[in-house]
Amino acid sequence: MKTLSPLQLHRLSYKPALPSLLRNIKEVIPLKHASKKNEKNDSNDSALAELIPHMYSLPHLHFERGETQMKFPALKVGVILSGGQAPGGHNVIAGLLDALKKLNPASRLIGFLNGPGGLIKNQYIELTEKNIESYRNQGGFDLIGSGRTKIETPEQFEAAGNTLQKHDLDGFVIIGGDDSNTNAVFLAEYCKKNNIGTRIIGVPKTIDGDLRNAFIELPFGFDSASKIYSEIIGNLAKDSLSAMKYYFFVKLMGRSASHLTLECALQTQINLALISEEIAENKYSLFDVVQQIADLVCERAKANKHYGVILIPEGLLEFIPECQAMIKELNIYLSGQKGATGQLRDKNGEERKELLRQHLSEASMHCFDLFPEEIQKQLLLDLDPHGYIQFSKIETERLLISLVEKELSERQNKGAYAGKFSPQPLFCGYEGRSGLPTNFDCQYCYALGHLAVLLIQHGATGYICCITDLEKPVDKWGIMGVPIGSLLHFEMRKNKKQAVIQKALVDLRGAAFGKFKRVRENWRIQDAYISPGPIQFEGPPEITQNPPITLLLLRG
Ligand code: FBP
Repeated sequence: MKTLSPLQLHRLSYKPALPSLLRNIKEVIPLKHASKKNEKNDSNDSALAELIPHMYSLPHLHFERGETQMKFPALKVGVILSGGQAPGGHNVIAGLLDALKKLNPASRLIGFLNGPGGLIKNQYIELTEKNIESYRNQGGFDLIGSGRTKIETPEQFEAAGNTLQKHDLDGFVIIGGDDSNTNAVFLAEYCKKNNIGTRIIGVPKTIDGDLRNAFIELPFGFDSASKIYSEIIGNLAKDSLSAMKYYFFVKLMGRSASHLTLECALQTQINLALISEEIAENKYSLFDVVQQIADLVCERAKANKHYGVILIPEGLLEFIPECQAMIKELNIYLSGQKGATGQLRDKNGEERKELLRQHLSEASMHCFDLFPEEIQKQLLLDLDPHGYIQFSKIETERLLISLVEKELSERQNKGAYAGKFSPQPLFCGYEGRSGLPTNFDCQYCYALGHLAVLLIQHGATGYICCITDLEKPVDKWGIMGVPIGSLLHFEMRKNKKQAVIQKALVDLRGAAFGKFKRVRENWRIQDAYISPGPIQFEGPPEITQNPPITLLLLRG
């Protein structure tokens, strides 16, 4: 057994509850009267039909309780963790193993190491009760590791297919976000096309909260991460109120969507939370954003308040039109020319600008010039394997601080502002991804693991696990399988049109943002801060079983 803290040890004995339908997996059968309606994607039908002919128009799968069956064949299932960590991943694996053993004790679970790369290279360990026992209800992905390799070349598909065949796997589960689940449906298609019998199933994971749609209510990990961040933000707000001298600029993870920022704002009631989607809709410039923050500082200074807390979503820059255009041009240049990022990083500031001037438009160059040199360098880091700028490494919080400082000093010179501005930058990022999962995530993930086995057992492939009614007590959660092909659409990635699962952004017309919009004005000057405190594992349900506020609002 690994060395664990007293709390980690205590959490090992926590028994996640299951939705009533999954409690006896031996009696669950496909719904007899399920509609046979195809759930195919309306747009791009023909393009998708060509790309994934076996996967693009599968029906949704629903289940009901039937007679308990006694005999189930032993299954051999593989699993990977893919992409960024999210609290609860180990419980999906525990759920898989327990469900497999419930169906047939001779069933086996193989864990491939370090994400899709482990499948390609056939690096694996067998997962047994013994080696997963110290990972139950624990954070992190360290049992088998994770990775961001994208299975995309014919050689990679062939290698992945060979591994699946070598192990004679009945099922293979990809625990990941939008890109990993996109990988899942292409792998499912490859298997079908090549007569490989392995059924491929996806599980929705990402702290960013952006893998959701009409069926997937929330990816796992979001609840724990938002609570970990909210504890920190609540503490900072208390500090700010006590010392009355600091402005905390907190950047929050969520590379694209602002779900985490919105959730944390509702949980802590801080003075200002920028929501990227709103900034994009209003076409605010970087100048407008800086003005908004400076206005807040000035208004609060008039009330003799020289402190506060401001939340900044990680992906903000990509939603500010002129920055977006600059990032797009940079992407085209960086991904189009081999070694361009290295070349640029090696140059000094002036030489770098000279080189960029040859590739960027005047407007983008102007935008680039607004950034401090350190942040210019961060913008030039390599793209990740899925073609994203690495926003976690770009210090947007420091960028805003430096621009707001400049703006305030100009206002001071004009006599329009008198006050002290003492900013403190902070990034709430990696610490939220591997913490101990909340009871909600422990149970959600354990149920997802069971559902994945159920889907494999019923022969489904190219499906993502979907647990519904998450705002209700666990007992009443519903289950279904959603064809991943129905979630695909085309978008530009790495300068190519690609079929991917669309990231779900904050819905500005939705109930969660609507609520925030109604109350945020009161939080600007009044100090309405609340401290949610640390994650609670024991105690009354309102503090131990509480799902995210945004989920409750969106589910009415
Ligand atoms: P996933 O989409 O894979 O869940 O990862 C999301 C995330 O946590 C982002 O919020 C963050 O920008 C990114 O991962 C950081 O990636 P890396 O671990 O490669 O630094």
